[in-house]
Amino acid sequence: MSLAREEGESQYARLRQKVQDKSLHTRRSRTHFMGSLVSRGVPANMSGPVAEFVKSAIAKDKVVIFSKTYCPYCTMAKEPFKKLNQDYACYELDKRNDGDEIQSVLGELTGARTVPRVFIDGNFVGGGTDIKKMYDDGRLQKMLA
Ligand SMILES: N[C@@H](CCC(=O)N[C@@H](CS)C(=O)NCC(=O)O)C(=O)O
Repeated sequence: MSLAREEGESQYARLRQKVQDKSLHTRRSRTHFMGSLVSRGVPANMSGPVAEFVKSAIAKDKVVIFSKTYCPYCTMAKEPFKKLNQDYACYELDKRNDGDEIQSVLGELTGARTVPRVFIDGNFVGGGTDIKKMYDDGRLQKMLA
């Protein structure tokens, strides 16, 4: 093969890789869902240290809330526990470097990567509106008794 042709082909391969990387990145980080732009985040490594951290956090405390400081649904989820004087462990994902990966791990474990993700006795029990509903109809109090 001539040097010019070889150089041309490797330039083409580099360009093709660049386009693939870019479209992979775009597909991985954002997607349209019901008309709005929803973050998909980084892929979850379910056997890595972040997944281990999440699993041990869920096992360590009776009530565990994965939250973001500015999220109104997270405030909604915390409120009932405060009213019931129930302690909870809270991880504010927007304040952590590994927050996005934690969210992806939670997505794998619970089926959705929105916050809040609330766990009681090691089990996923819901998001903000779920917790409010459970408090309003008394199920939350029974679960904590
Ligand atoms: N129905 C959910 C709504 C939760 C929700 O929309 N949370 C927003 C933050 S306020 C979210 O997680 N957005 C995606 C993100 O932050 O990555 C609930 O009640 O928990």
